[in-house]
Amino acid sequence: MSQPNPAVEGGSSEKANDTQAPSAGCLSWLCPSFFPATNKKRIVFVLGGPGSGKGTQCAKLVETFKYKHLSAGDLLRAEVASGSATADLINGYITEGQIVPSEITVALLKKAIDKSSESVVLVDGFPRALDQIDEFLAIVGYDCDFVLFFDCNEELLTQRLLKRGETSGRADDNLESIQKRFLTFRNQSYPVVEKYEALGKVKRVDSSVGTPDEVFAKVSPLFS
Ligand code: UP5
Ligand code: MG
Repeated sequence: MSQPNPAVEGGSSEKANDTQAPSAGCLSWLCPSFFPATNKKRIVFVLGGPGSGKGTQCAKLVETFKYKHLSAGDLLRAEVASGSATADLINGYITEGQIVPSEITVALLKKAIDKSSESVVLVDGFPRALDQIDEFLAIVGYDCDFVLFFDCNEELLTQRLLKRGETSGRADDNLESIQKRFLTFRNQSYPVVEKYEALGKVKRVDSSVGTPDEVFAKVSPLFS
């Protein structure tokens, strides 16, 4: 991906438009296609099995390219930690390796995307099921630029997650939850990758070989 031109991507020209036609924003709910969403970001969905390196590689992309990183899982865990009205419900889904209802996750993502000043946003660990694509399109209003997919076998993922579980404190880094997460990934999340693959929008990286830096050497060129 080439670096976005701030004059085009949510930069000065869009802002100039906003100020010249304030009524368009007010009426956008009437006719969203005539009054397109303003402040549009370039979205990259970062997908892969549990422990495939999504978070690790996103951190490196942030360091290198100054993108915004939004982990759907982290947003949900923060919601649990906040003790909000949905905390117990969310925690139950996470521990069972199941997918939290889309409207909760998409609302958290939408809020965070709107708040971010960066024009490129890495959405890590979402969408995890086909219906979440529709929910995202309905609420956020536009699709991803492409999907970055990390491919890694379950045996290695299990080793990495159990190792991380020694210190992570995550409710789902135990063997029972890990196996449930794999099942959900195979049955519900992988179809998302297949759907975007059919659209020619998937960039696939083998994350089973090499150190995080060696994997990043394969990831980084996909963004330049
Ligand atoms: N590691 C990474 N790369 C390595 C390498 N090349 N060599 C050796 N070790 C490597 O990495 C995992 C571990 O592997 C780390 O210890 C790392 O150092 C090491 P990490 O980068 O953390 O992998 P990641 O893919 O981010 O793993 P994570 O566990 O976060 O993936 P999940 O997809 O399982 O977790 P997430 O946080 O996205 O979701 C958790 C739960 O939230 C879901 O199961 C679900 O219940 C819920 N959820 C939803 O319901 N909806 C959503 O939209 C999102 C989440
Ligand atoms: Mg993660």
